[in-house]
Amino acid sequence: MTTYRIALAGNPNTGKSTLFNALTGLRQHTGNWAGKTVERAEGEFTHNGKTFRVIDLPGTYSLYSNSADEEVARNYIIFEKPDVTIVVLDATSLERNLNLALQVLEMTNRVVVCINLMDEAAKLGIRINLDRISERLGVPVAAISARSKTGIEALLDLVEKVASGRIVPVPIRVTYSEEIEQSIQKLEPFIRQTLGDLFPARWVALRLLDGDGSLLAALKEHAGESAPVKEVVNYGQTVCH
Ligand SMILES: Nc1nc2c(ncn2[C@@H]2O[C@H](COP(=O)(O)OP(=O)(O)OP(=O)(O)O)[C@@H](O)[C@H]2O)c(=O)[nH]1
Ligand SMILES: [Mg+2]
Repeated sequence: MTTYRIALAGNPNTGKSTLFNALTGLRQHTGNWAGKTVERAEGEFTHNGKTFRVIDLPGTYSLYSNSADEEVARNYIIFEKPDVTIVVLDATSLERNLNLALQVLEMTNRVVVCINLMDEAAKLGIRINLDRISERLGVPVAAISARSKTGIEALLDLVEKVASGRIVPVPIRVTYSEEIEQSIQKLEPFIRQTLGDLFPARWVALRLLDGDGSLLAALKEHAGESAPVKEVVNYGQTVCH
């Protein structure tokens, strides 16, 4: 029987661990990420007769290389390629939270956006048009209150559909300045030719343009003897300075 792998990503304090606990109950264990002092929580649950293994990623404001937390979250999404990444957002500060959602959407299309703390939003009189957000982002959106375990079933139905390929999200693409878009256009074909669909080419191009040395190091470590990855890393080092 297949076990789907799910990651929970999101800004700090958006209720990821509350959701994680609601999903897994006692079927969880914690430890540290290899080589890091960042806590790693992993657990299991079933839904509609399917088994899901879920990782509670550290809360981060971005997925670049600013901290060990960000590297852990980024590396998991890029290298471990979960079947679905649930991006947990705080309903009371959606605008700020959506920044991370957009970053995840550049890394993978297998995303479900989960708007949590709906109870708090209701108290503040905030109303959220879920259909519109889903339409604009190009991915399914569910609304929950993790603390009171409201909305979890509907969330899991969407997660299962994305995991099984019955829903194939088509995320919006952020368009950058003319100059950046031109540089991406130059880099992307090389990355795609070299890496195939091992990693999202546009995202790798953006990271190279960003001079993200830590990503290059992670790619190198991950690649082992992979010649194509080494080629991109070498190329990247000439672009990044
Ligand atoms: N009112 C309300 N509070 C919630 C809800 N979900 C989580 N919380 C509270 O929000 C706080 C943060 O929740 P956590 O689950 O620790 O958040 P987190 O995203 O894991 O935080 P980090 O691990 O620091 O990134 C806790 O006090 C939770 O009880 C919810 O649906 N409604
Ligand atoms: Mg947490």
